[in-house]
Amino acid sequence: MLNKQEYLEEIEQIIVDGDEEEAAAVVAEALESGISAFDILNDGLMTGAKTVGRLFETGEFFLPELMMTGRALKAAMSLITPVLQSEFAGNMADSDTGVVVMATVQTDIHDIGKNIVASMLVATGFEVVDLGVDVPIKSIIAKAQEVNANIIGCSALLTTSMPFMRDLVDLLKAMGQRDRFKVMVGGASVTPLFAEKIGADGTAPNAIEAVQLAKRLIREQRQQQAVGV
Ligand code: B12
Repeated sequence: MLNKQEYLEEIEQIIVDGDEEEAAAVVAEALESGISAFDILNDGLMTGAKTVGRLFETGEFFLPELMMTGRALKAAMSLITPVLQSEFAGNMADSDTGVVVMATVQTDIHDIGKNIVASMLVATGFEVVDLGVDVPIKSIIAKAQEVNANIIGCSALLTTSMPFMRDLVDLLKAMGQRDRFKVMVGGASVTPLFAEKIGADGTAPNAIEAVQLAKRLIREQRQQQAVGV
């Protein structure tokens, strides 16, 4: 049996190799050996995804490798998501919940990160309406109005898709609806500075912090409603 560091390095390498079957097998073994799903996500899977991203940028990897990595990530996620949910749901389930409309914004089809954020929100008591990928900002806003959402959660991994998050905030303002919804944004290239610059209410680098952020936004919203802001 490997030690924790060896497991995380092995998982990172499997994600780089894009080996779907190995990803499922080794992640299952690592979970059984007691390594937390959170560490596997952050220090194995996401680290591997970043390495693949770098190799793609430097021209060593091409689209087929990205696709294989995507499949390996999905196989791993299907195992770690339920464990992550049970690791955190108990601690984080309280009354600070609400309705979240989630989507990957238009022109972007990356959904692995969004899906895990959505799953963790559900596990901690939120109602999530997941609109999927490549969703026009007008459709996101229309759905948020229809279901009377508390929070709009946007994901984007392509830097060319990130400006649509700004457009969403701007459109909400133009519609006189900015105060009605909290807006959280995320994805590998989204930074706190970017979130602030576009006028979003916050961002988070991973699914656990995304849940903490959503809970904080719900509390803020309640306080603002209580004082009539
Ligand atoms: C797998 C992958 C793919 C798969 C995606 C499969 C899928 N179903 O999602 C496929 C093969 C389809 C793909 C396609 C492309 N990809 Co791609 N892809 C990746 C890769 C390697 C991993 C992404 C991933 O799943 N990471 C793992 C998850 C768990 O992490 P995450 O998404 O960051 O999510 C976490 C946090 O960010 C956060 N989070 C996520 N969303 C949200 C939302 C909210 C509200 C909050 C609070 C938090 C939050 O929590 C999540 C969980 O902890 C990245 C590399 C990278 N650095 O990420 C490139 C990458 C994103 N891809 C890239 C590119 C260029 C492409 C293509 C354009 C390639 C091409 N020539 O066709 C296409 C784009 C297609 C499109 N229109 O969208 C570039 C983008 C570069 C850029 N500057 O924009 C990257 C960065 C690679 C690189 N370095 O060049 N890709």
